[in-house]
Amino acid sequence: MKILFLNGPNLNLLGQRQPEVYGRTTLAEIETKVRKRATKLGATIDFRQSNQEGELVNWIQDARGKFDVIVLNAAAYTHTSVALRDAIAAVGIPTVEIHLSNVHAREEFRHKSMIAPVCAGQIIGFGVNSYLLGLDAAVNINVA
Ligand code: CA2
Repeated sequence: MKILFLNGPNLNLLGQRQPEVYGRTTLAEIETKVRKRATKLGATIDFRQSNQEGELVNWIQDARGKFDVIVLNAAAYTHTSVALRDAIAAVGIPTVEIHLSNVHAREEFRHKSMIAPVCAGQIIGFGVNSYLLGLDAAVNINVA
């Protein structure tokens, strides 16, 4: 199984800024953890980050025929992006929405996800483990 991990804006700053909110683990360290578990599970992953909405849209479009599942932390674009929502709906690749923080315990504007209705499900609030749980969800997406 091939799984595409996509990370949205500012997640490249993980571990370097606001550790009280997002923890001390860097995105590179998260990638390493995800890769190790993916190998154990027999899955192949691609792990990317972009600060640009259009690049994320392009990656989602290009995933058609190349990846079985997308695991997406769209960061702030979660709450604003009709473009990401339309791209996910258009490609028809099952997508798992993930977040490090519990967005429902934070500001009101983070309670709304534009992408949730077109995603298979959400994993929210488990810190770095949201990525590992997202991987597990992806690997099992077709298991009844
Ligand atoms: O909890 C999450 O994973 C979020 O997707 C993180 C986004 C936020 O806008 C979403 O509401 C929830 C923010 C990512 C920014 O990451 C930073 C990391 C370090 C320092 C500053 C920002």
